[in-house]
Amino acid sequence: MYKFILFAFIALLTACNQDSKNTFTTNDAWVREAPPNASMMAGYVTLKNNTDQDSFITYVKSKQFNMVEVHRTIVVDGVAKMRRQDDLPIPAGSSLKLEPGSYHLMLMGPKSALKLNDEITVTLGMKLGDKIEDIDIVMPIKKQLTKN
Ligand SMILES: [Cu+2]
Repeated sequence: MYKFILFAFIALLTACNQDSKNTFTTNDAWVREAPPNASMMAGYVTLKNNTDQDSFITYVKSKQFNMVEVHRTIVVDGVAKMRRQDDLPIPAGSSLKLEPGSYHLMLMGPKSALKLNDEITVTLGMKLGDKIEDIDIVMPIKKQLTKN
């Protein structure tokens, strides 16, 4: 009996993992190292929407920062500016790359000093139809993106 319960529990865990894997996949998550007193940091990640529905990033939050927004860097008359992106879409079956010079997570107001190799956990609220699914992403602080 005990063995059966254990087996059922493992099967359930496996089913849960597969479910979240089927909805969104995240890759290459990192936060760019900033000076110790920096009031803002930029985070990058590649998000894949594995569903057949369009998805939208409705909110971003992190317990380690006062506020997080999705931004896009654009160049206007030769000057780089940042614009907040509300409900940024990730179309069905598509990937969205947040990377330097383009889309990024703007992490504002760190609640404690953060340094190289620290990990930041960010929660993305992904809208799918009339539901919102929270995706947690662990983002290490690095000097640059390094592939393992
Ligand atoms: Cu920004």
